[in-house]
Amino acid sequence: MTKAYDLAREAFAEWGVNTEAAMTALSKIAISVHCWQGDDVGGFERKSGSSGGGIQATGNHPGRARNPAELRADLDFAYGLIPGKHRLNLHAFYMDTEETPDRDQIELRHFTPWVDWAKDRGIGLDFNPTFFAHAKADDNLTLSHPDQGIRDFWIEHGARCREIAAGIGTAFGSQRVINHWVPDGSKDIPVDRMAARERLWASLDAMLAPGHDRKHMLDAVESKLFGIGVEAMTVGSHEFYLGYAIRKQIALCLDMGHFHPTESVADKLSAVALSVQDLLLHVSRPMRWDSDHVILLNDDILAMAQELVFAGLLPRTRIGLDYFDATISRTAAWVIGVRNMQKALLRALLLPQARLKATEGRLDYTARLALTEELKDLPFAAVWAEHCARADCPTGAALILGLERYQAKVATRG
Ligand code: RNT
Ligand code: ZN
Repeated sequence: MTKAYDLAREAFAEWGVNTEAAMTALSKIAISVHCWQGDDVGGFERKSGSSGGGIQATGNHPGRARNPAELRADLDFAYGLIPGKHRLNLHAFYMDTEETPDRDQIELRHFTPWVDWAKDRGIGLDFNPTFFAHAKADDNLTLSHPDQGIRDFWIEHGARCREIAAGIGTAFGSQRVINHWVPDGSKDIPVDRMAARERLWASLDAMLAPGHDRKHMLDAVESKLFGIGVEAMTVGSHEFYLGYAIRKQIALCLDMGHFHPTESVADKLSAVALSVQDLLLHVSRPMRWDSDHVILLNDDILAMAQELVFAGLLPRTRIGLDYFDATISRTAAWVIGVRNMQKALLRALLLPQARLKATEGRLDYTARLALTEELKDLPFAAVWAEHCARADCPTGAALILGLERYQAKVATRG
């Protein structure tokens, strides 16, 4: 135990905050690390399609994982620098197989190396169907396509992904989240929004019809405001999926990049949580648009973490990350982003919650303001450093050196 931590523990204790309890609480929060930061959302399908869907990684930094083995090696490295046990969020087009199944033909066996790896490492897996980067998604229409044949293709893809996710859940004896996001929308102003939304609704109903044990799989649906190429309307808007999640009693995914830039996604948590039991977060950083920058320890993330802790939502919220930056080391992007999410959670866990809430309860806004501002001076960093040290994870210069060394190693990849 360092001197700095000892002093920090005392400083927090003066506010009635137990730093040991905060660290224990933090160590129980698993974050679902998104596989797609490692290769710029390219996927490993041998029979591959086109890009699109308003998802675009920009940059050409050396070191992109070119195959599943490289991606797993990069993930192993990244997890080693993140305190705690975490999850992996896998997309369907990251299949690891010599075969060339189309999206409507994939099966659990196409993911065997991922399952084996995750089991070996004790990493929980989450899953996502891939409704983009495919010739049948080139119009930015999948489950809401006017053509029944195309809709059926994507319904089959989604249904198979649910089977795969449930299969993985059974193999692990625990729950996976399967998140459904489709790019469907319209570049220019549509004249029949209702028909598109009715088709999406019906396709989702068909796709979600096969029953799977909730113990092994939890469906989530993810809305979006707009994307590149679908500026005028997104079929699966926030209102659409909020209603859908409530009706089907499934999880609602809130992606921090999928709202108007002035909207606070943290504010939405308590509002939707009153009607939706399970929440999934895609923690991200939009800049002017849904640009998916690496998350910083900024006000948005701090507010999000504080809401999760203060509203008691941690037990029913799955935290996943969703960003991709190809201009920097991809492993550094993972490590820095996940650690920032953890730092934000730790800060929230280190706040004198009852005392803060009491000021608001008696309408003493002066005391509330004085408190929130004074608390910012507490030695959070010393507690984080102690938390990392106990998990054998470096901080500061040692962390940076480790990240640089690994990047230098992978930079030689062609
Ligand atoms: C796209 C959504 C979606 C994807 C991933 C790859 O705007 O945010 O979650 O980023 O599924
Ligand atoms: Zn997302």
